[in-house]
Amino acid sequence: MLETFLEIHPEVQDAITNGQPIVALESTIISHGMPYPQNVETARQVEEIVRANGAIPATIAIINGKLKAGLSNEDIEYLGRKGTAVLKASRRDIPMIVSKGWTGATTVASTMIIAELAGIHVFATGGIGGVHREAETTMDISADLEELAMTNVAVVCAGAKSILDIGLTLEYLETKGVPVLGFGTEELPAFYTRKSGFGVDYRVDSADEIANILKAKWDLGLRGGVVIANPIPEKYAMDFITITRAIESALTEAKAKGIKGKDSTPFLLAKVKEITGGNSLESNIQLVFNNAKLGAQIAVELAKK
Ligand code: PSU
Ligand code: MN
Repeated sequence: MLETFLEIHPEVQDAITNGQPIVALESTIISHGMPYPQNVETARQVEEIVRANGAIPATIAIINGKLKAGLSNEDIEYLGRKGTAVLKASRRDIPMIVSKGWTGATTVASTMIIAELAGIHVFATGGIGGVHREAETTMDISADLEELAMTNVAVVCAGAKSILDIGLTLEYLETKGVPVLGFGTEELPAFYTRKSGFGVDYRVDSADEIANILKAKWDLGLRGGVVIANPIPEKYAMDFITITRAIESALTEAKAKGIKGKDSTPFLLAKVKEITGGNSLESNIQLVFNNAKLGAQIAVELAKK
């Protein structure tokens, strides 16, 4: 039954069968998160980094109605070239895209769903969605948070961007019972910067420690994900004031233009990039590399448990 919907790449299937480490990777970051051709180059390099650290990469998307765990180079090139013309597929979009045979790039939420269906429990990306600023009136809260509440996949990210209300995002995760771990830090990183002013739940210092936490959670039947917040490497971190100003001005423009719903996050990301020139793109790429490496290390440790 599941086979009619899910297509696992042979290399990924082999790794699943043999209990080898696998890292899931999302595709909205390719289509909506970065410009072409850097998006395609980054997606390929991320796969290489996962391999170099001992795991098999499984980039996830919906291609012609099939949920795919593991994409071909052509699939990645297609998603990258099409960019925001590709459907951004979150949980609610999956039934439509699948039944119509359409193609969609998967967000954190839908990548988690497909990863779990395939039997993959570690996922590396850049940033997660969260509670948006002014969510008390817009109710704009990413489906990523609900997914983290119910789907057994650990998500390695660089914390939460300040396009979001970081404090409310942490409150939401607490309510939903999602542990937020800081890798080598007590403070939640804010994507482009290593600091946010908000604490994590627990600091962790090794991939082995993280794998033990994941195993304990899931062996106990405590469903849901774990957020592993990995700070951007110091040398690629952005100046706090520069990035704060860029985000403020992106938020003002989004409000003036009435940008809402699923267009909000891609709009804000693109604006921040436009305002800060190439610097934020380079930071974004480097933090994804950093997360891919940690994701692979965690997958390697988890496979030994
Ligand atoms: N944050 C980023 N880069 C991204 C995204 C978020 O720094 O590319 C993408 C991810 O795919 C995430 C999605 O799951 O945006 C969240 O969108 P929304 O807020 O509409 O749920
Ligand atoms: Mn939203």
